[in-house]
Amino acid sequence: LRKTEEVEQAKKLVSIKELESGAYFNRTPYSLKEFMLAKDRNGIIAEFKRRSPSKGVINDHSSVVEVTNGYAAAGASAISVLTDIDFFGGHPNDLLEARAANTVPLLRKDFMIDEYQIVEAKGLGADIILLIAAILTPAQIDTFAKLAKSLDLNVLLEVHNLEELQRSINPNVDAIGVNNRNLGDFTVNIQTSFDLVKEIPAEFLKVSESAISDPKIINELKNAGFNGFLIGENFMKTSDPGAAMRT
Ligand code: IGP
Repeated sequence: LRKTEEVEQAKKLVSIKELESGAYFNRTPYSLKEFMLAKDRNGIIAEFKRRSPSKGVINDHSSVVEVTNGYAAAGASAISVLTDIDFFGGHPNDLLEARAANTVPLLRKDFMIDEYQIVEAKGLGADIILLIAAILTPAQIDTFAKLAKSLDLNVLLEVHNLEELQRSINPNVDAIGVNNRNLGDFTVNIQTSFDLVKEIPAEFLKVSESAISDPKIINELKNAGFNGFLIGENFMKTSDPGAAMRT
C-alpha cells in the first residue's frame, strides 16, 4: 500500500525537542466530553480506516481530508484516525492532514506502548489518545494517562471484559471504551457492551466500539447508558463515508 521509503521515513523517530517545537504541540486540545454530550452532535466517533487485519482492504481510495470533512459536516462528535502503518495501512501524516482540515476532536488510534507515542500524538494534533487494557499493565496505564493529562489530551481506555475493566480502571482516564471485537481472535459480539456498561462507574464517559452498523443498535446502546459509538468499517466500506453516517 505504501512505498518502502515512505514507511521507513515515518518510522524514524524525531527528538522530543523537535516534537515540542512542532506547529500543533502547544494547541489546546478539544474536550471529548463537551463534543460527545453536545446536543448538535451525534455521539459518534467516526473512524478513518483503510484496512484491518480482520477485514483486509476496506477503502483504499478515499482521501483522509475528504472523509474526515464529511464526518465532521455530518455531525460526528469526534474522528478516529488510524496511524498504525503495518496492520491498518495508516500513517502519522493522516492525523496531521485531518488536523489541518477539521475543528472536531481527533483520536490518535494506535497501539500506544511507549510514552514517546503520547508526546508524538500531541505533536500530530491529536485531542484524544487510546490506551488498550489488553496490552498494558495497570502501572503503564497510570503513567501514560498521567502524561496525557499533563499535555491536556483526553484519554480513552479500551477494555474487552470485566477482568480488564476492573484491573485497569484509572481516575486519569476520561472515557471507557468497550470493544465488541476480541483483539485476540477478531470475533465480535455487541452483547459485550450491554454486559459491561453496568460495571463502569458514573464519572466516566462510556463508548461502545466496533461492529456497530444499525441505527437501532445505537439507540439500544444509548438506552443502556452509552454516550459514544466508535464506528469505522460500516462507513468506510461505502464510497461516501460522511453520507453513510447521515443515514
Ligand atoms: C471501529 P468497526 O468494526 O466499526 O470498523 O470498528 C473500531 O472500534 C476498531 O477499529 C477498533 C480498533 C481498536 C482498531 C477498536 N479498537 C484497537 C485498532 C486497535
